Amino acid sequence: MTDDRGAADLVPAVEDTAESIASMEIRGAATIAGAAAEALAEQARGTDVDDPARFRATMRAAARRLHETRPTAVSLPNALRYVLQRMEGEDVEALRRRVVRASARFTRRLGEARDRLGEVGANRLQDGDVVMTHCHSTDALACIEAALDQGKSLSAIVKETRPRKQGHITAEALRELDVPVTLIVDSAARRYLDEADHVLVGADSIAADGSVINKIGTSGLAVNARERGVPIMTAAQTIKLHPETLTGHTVEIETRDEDEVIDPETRAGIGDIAVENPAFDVTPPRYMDAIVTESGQFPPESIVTLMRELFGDGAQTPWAEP
Ligand code: RUB
Repeated sequence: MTDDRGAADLVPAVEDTAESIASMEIRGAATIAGAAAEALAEQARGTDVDDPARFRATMRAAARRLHETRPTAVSLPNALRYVLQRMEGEDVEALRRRVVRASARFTRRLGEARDRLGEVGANRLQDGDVVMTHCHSTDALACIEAALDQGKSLSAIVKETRPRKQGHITAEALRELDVPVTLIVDSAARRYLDEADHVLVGADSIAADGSVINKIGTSGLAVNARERGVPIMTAAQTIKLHPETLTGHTVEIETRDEDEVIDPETRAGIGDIAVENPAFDVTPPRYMDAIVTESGQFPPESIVTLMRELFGDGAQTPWAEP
């Protein structure tokens, strides 16, 4: 059985999800992971192949298609791993059942982890705090939501987050929670850190040395927060821990279209310039006060102990060709 045949058996839902992730209609590390797990379940439910080996090949092909969409959020391969490692059985019906069940369990655990880490992160926030945010992170928002549930009153300074302006999504979500919001451009962050009590960000990946890989601009914000004496935490459930960094691999930083930075017409008017658009950056562990997970909070340098517990010494790639 070749992988080409596996690819030919893909159901439309897998292609739709892959395209939505690549175009960022589905975005944010946790949301991408949930969508990928659900797409695998759709593949299992929708395929009409009747041979177990061929079923396994189509599942691997689906995982590969989803995997190639965006490279930085490790929650995506972690979701694919979670589901495919549980694909066991002698016949197609058994394999299908296991995939659908694993996908549902993964999605349920995403929600539970988010709620649990929210409570941990909320304990770091005080009544009356002004929280500065960057990008849009569901894990970071869970901390604010839990603090509000604890009866604390918070307000927020929300960084716009060029070039895709995910700060607008955060601002809207915070207003739905009745949190007063001040929106600022990214360049104003250092000025407004004087008015912030806490900086709260999410993560796409966390490396074994405690480095936090998150939306471009996070590292500069963290350095400025340290200089200003404002504590900064990363809210990241454990699917954001990057198993391959345990064996020395680095995290690939996605580079996106230059048109996200400047429209072609304006660019042509300026003249011959280079434009670069890295989507993420790496914050060294010394600039981050805490990583908050559903298993508790960690100083970044000690996250490796949790990673060893969860992954052993590395990662498998069950979507690879046998
Ligand atoms: C999103 C981003 C978020 C993390 C965490 O980048 O950097 O901070 O993904 O999000 P993009 P969550 O918009 O390019 O996907 O906490 O929701 O997983």
